[in-house]
Amino acid sequence: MSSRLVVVSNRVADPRKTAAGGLAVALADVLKNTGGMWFGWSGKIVEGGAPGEGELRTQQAGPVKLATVDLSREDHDAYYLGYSNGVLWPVFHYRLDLADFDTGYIAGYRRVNQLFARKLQALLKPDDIVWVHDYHLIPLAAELRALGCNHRIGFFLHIPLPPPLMLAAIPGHDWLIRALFAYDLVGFQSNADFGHFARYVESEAHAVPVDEGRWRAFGRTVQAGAFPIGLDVEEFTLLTHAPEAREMHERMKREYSRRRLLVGVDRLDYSKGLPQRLRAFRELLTKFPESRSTATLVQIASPSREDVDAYTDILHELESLCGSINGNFGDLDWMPVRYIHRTVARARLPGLYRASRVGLVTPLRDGMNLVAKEYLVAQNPEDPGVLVLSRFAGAAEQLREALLVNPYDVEGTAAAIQLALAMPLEERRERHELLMRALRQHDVHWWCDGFLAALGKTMAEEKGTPWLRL
Ligand code: ADQ
Repeated sequence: MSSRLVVVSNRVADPRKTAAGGLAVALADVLKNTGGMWFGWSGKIVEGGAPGEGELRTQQAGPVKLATVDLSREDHDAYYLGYSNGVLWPVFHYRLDLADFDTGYIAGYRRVNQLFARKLQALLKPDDIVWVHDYHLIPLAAELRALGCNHRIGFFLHIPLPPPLMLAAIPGHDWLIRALFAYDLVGFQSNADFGHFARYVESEAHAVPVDEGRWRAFGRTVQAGAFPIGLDVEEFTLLTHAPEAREMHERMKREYSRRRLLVGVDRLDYSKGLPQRLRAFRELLTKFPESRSTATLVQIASPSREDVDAYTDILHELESLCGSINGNFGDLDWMPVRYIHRTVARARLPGLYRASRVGLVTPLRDGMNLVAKEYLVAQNPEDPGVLVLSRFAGAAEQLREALLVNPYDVEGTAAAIQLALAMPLEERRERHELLMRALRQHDVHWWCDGFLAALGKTMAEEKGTPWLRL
């Protein structure tokens, strides 16, 4: 590709350092190969700073230019805590009950997108291709276009898109979706999300279909599609066989030699279905006495967005559930649940996954869920564990050979866990092989190349439409 790639996301990671998550690793990888620019918030909050203002800093990290902007306290609270994580995150995860529709948030959200657009535009070269990521930045292209920017711009939503009527509960939803028409390509994690978008634009925005996955509305045409994000299978395999993961694997095997391990690894978030998972585990211990004193659940829940109220509630609920399960079922030499409220270093995760007979990935709603994919890649193909996966994770569209469950159905989930624990070796191998085939075929490079190729094919649009009014 001769054009420079410019990636924009809320947070920016230094490609020279070990990144925490799959996505940061993947994006850093693409940028390293193409020598592009990564633009986003610096993570710094300026107390008493002027709203809509923030210092821009650039630095060269190998072939990648990192450009970051600071945010004032007021902007951070409205854009990040308020609109992004208090409105869009809950509603997009089907949790209208947790949304806080404070009218001040949307103005702050827009102000920061305008700030980013101004700072970014000054750095853009004529042939740059811009790839914007996630719900924090939905109106960014519209703000760039309002400044006269005619670049090819793509958007990828990492979280789910809810059905039209749920989306329509957001005051200003029409403004949000209109903003998506400023992009040349809009990508979703799953066919379900893409279907919701298609239904919304036709029923609520009266967009006219012009071609497969292509609609015209608000004087522009947008292309949309499902681009399920994959894992860097090669990188994660290497990580699995590296000393840190091996050491972790051996330690877990030694420590739990008489137990059968179940593992859950999540950010502590209400979308991840953690209380439901613990209730299903409690049900397993109640219904299937053979699991008592053997099945041990290791649940890692890394701290996340602790300044948002709903997160403190879930933290307390989890602590109380773990306490009561351990109190009621535990024994002097057996603690049924090991709950760890901490982040585990990425290098050690594969060792933990590999030592676990069952991987529990049971979100109530999830865009994709990369933990499900990481769990599978880390398994020993000769003696693999079993993935119990929520049908409401985007990953369930691809990983059909996992044991799919409805996480709201505590009894059904417990029965599936029991099935996983008892599954014969041959069936485990067969399922794992088929799942790995899908993961290798649709890895992160396939995702990236597919999205950028589709963006490259979109047709040039009319120039400078002045078209976003809040
Ligand atoms: P997240 O909600 O953050 O991401 P997920 O895909 O599950 O969720 O995890 C991302 C990364 O974080 C994984 O690489 C995982 O290993 C790591 N991680 C999670 N919990 C951890 C823990 N306790 N300790 C250490 N590492 C941990 C959003 C969407 C997802 C989508 C991704 C990528 O919500 O649905 O899959 O973006 O598009």
